[in-house]
Amino acid sequence: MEKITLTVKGMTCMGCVRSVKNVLEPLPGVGSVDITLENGQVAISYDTSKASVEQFRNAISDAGYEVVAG
Ligand SMILES: [Cu+2]
Repeated sequence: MEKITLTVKGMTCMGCVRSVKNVLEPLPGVGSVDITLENGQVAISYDTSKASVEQFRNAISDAGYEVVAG
């Protein structure tokens, strides 16, 4: 398992946190998703042979949020 942290803009409440969690967790190879609302940090542990950062970025922006770093 590899761990990365993305900075996501646009999450304003726990509902947003849940939405982002809900699009990331079902992706194949994703182990865990930990989100800190205050600073927009989205920490993902994942299997690099099954998932990629590109997929995470796409899933997050499809959900209506912006990945600004990571
Ligand atoms: Cu919200």
